[in-house]
Amino acid sequence: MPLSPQASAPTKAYRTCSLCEAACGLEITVADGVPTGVRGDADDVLSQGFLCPKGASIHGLHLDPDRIREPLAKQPDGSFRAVSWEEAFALADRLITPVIAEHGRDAVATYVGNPSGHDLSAALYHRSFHRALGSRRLFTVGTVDQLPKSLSCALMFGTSMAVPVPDVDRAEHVMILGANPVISQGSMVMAPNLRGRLKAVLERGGKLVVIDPRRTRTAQVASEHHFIRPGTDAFLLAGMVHTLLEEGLARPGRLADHLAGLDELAEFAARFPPERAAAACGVAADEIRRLARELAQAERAVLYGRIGTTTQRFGSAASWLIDVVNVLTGNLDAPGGAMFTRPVAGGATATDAGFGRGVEIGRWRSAVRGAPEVLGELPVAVLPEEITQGGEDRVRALFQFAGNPVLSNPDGAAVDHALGQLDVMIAHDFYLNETTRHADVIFPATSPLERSVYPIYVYPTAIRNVANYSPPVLPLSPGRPPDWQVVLRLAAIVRGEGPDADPAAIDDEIVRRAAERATRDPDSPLHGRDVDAVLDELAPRTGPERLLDLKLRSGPYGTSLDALQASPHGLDFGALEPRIPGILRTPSGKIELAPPLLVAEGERMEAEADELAAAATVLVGRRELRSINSWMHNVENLAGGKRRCTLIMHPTDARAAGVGDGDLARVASRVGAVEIHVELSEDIMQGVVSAPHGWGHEREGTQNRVAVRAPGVNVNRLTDPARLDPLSGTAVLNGIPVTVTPAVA
Ligand SMILES: Nc1nc2c(c(=O)[nH]1)N[C@H]1C(S)=C(S)[C@@H](COP(=O)(O)OP(=O)(O)OC[C@H]3O[C@@H](n4cnc5c(=O)[nH]c(N)nc54)[C@H](O)[C@@H]3O)O[C@H]1N2
Ligand SMILES: Nc1nc2c(c(=O)[nH]1)N[C@H]1C(S)=C(S)[C@@H](COP(=O)(O)OP(=O)(O)OC[C@H]3O[C@@H](n4cnc5c(=O)[nH]c(N)nc54)[C@H](O)[C@@H]3O)O[C@H]1N2
Ligand code: SF4
Ligand SMILES: [Mo]
Repeated sequence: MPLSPQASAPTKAYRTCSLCEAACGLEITVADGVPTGVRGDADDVLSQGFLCPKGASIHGLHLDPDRIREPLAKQPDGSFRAVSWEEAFALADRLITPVIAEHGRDAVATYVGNPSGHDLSAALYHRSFHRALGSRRLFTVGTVDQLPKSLSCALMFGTSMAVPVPDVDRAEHVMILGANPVISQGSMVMAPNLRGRLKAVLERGGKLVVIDPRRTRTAQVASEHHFIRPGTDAFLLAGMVHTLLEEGLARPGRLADHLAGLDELAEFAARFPPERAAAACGVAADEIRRLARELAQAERAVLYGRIGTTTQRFGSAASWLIDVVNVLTGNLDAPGGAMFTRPVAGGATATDAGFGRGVEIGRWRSAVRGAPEVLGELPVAVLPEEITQGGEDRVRALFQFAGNPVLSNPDGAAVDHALGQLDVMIAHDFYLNETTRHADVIFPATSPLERSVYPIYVYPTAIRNVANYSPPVLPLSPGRPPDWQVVLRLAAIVRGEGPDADPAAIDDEIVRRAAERATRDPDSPLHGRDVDAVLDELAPRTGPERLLDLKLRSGPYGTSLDALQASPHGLDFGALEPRIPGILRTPSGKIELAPPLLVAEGERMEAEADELAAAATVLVGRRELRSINSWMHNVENLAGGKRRCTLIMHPTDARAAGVGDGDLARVASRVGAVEIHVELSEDIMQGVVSAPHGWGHEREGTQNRVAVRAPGVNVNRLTDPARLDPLSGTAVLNGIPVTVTPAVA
């Protein structure tokens, strides 16, 4: 068939996948302005051609007819009407300005969800938005995710950004707690094809140990797997620390001069001999000793923990003890151990200050239960009560950026109800879903192919010092503002400048402030330069590109956006190198091995050990290859197939509960109940059941025609907002006491 005269040859674009933390390089084929296919970019600096089914379907997200492309305004009858951008901003101004005027800035809250962490505009401008809002009510997905780790790192190393990364490519012994990277592709570590990298450890004669209440896909490739009772990792780790100290195996090596708190740590560990730890966690005492000895004896070993160790009862303590074990075994800050990245775009950990101010927590509290602020935010678990029970101090309005708290936060039914009680809700998202249906105005985010990508939040945990910038694959349709302009126009509105303020003027202010900081910083390559001259060099770029260029130029390698644009597969600035003491930001200039707040958790561990052991059945979470949290469920390519939202249960437990494979079971907790299909498996520990979160798309008033067909329930109807890791305010999502009975048909 002859080609039509307009048809042009397909072109290829290279870009970093923004769906998860692996940040793989993609090669996207575009024909006549339409993305037609995705492959792994074989030349990508880190992923070298690897990709997963989600990345391979990223164009399906772009093409999804249900994705919102125009602003939507809620009608009196609850339905939505498409409106112009000008109308949408005018409406947002009309709704929000009186709330601020009458009730003050704290009456307005912000919720920032996970995809913000993968988006350059969000990373660079959300902070400006929240500063402009001037409210103490900031809620982020961190308190259903990594905040315990951020906090333990802040207390030990002085900044929440100093998160040690498993240097898997050089390790010969890797121990993983509460993570399933074969499916999740790794988190708080950017290591595309982590499965391949872990297999390479085994192929070079090394060892992989997995500790998880379920024999996961990662456990299946491991040399060794141990079941653990959910919520008890801190006990296991305390028992390991006890062993290392008691048997004289603690050899911190060159870190010895940089440690504070060894005596206090020893006092803490003395309370948890392996026998005591074993009684709580279910791993035998001899095994605990052996796990500790093997880590100490291996030449290059690393302990890594993720969501199963953070979103649980002792999340902060477990996160702390993981790094304590890495220190004591001589593996922190050593090749093949747990190392620190030196991010190309600078940031809190780029320079070698060697000391700092550390962190302070509890600077303010939530209105209803008095939950303390941690690292600038309040626990998402308190958001519903802050809306419905805060009286005069209640949250009356909410800005929601890229989050789906109805499906992702504890007690989803309460979240759903509370969002319905708000006076005003403004959303920035590209779906009309369980959460955004509550909004008065929805501003559509651009599709992932219509924007540039530089995963600035992910790079600080990359396993090499790499950088890759991708320009938009496709242009925005005429008249559509890019995301950064939407965020800054909302910032202008909350600053009281009205709906028509020029976002470019705010952007100029932001970049000038950033340039002033960079020219004042003695460690910056721009130190001492004239601010106006620096700004001239950044022209004519604006928006995220200009800010990124500034960060690259003032960053530790003094590179530039031009240099990155000339290298579409990315640039590699080398393997991770030892950073201690330079990376430390503690007032003492030492690694704090025994921060008092964390040591005090020992008492709570002792007090709650019996209660932990008493629960007959507890629920844990899991992830699945074709999902990303609550979304990507509306992409046709990824939908269908075997039922995915099931309750995995041990056959012995199922028999006792009177349910069989494929049966519908009723699962109930203190806060709610769901009916879910049972999937029998010998690969789960007895007394534990597992179900994925992010499902249950059947609500009215949404517009996700593919997702609603997928059977599933919102397991967060079972998670309990009263249960937090109290130090970090992070919700306990793993280890929820439940009962399982046959569903009444
Ligand atoms: N029970 C249980 N609950 C959990 C977890 C668990 O393991 N168990 N895991 C928790 C974890 S780790 C996380 S990260 C959270 C996730 O929690 P959230 O971040 O609250 O929710 P997501 O499901 O990621 O929803 C993301 C939303 O952003 C929209 N979106 C996607 N991309 C963009 C974009 O580029 N811009 C904008 N503006 N919007 C976008 C999507 O349409 C969707 O509405 O869930 C948590 N909840
Ligand atoms: N395909 C896919 N990839 C994803 C996501 C997704 O939804 N789908 N989500 C992304 C996000 S936002 C994140 S944060 C990451 C998370 O990445 P991971 O941390 O790797 O997440 P999971 O696969 O949920 O693995 C958590 C494991 O912890 C176990 N576990 C539960 N409770 C405990 C406990 O008390 N102790 C121990 N030791 N283990 C426990 C669970 O059985 C489970 O196997 O994944 C990211 N990648
Ligand atoms: S592993 Fe993550 S970054 Fe890589 S293609 Fe899949 S979703 Fe994208
Ligand atoms: Mo997450």
